[in-house]
Amino acid sequence: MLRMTTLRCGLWLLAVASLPVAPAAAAPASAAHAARVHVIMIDKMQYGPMPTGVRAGDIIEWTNHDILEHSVTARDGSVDLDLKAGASGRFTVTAGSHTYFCKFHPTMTATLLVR
Ligand SMILES: [Cu+2]
Repeated sequence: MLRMTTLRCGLWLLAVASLPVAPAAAAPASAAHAARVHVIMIDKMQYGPMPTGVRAGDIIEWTNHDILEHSVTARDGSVDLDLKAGASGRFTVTAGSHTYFCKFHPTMTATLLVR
């Protein structure tokens, strides 16, 4: 009798051990891409190189290394960031091609591509 009980317990353990492990819940699509911060330097009256691989929801941080005030102003009016000398500012971007210019020095322009 004892032998039969041991055998049953052994079979039960084997059955439990072979149960498939439930897969982890799939992450929601919005969480699949963690927002990244891209830093753009403003120096010598120019916007630094535009970062590549920018995706919607990422953060762009602009740092003004000049001794003059600059702005990062979107042509579509969605952004208008005034940056005094040495100041930094940031905003979150949406998908598309975004063109920025400086209100104080309109020859300063940049186009940022966001996927
Ligand atoms: Cu400027």
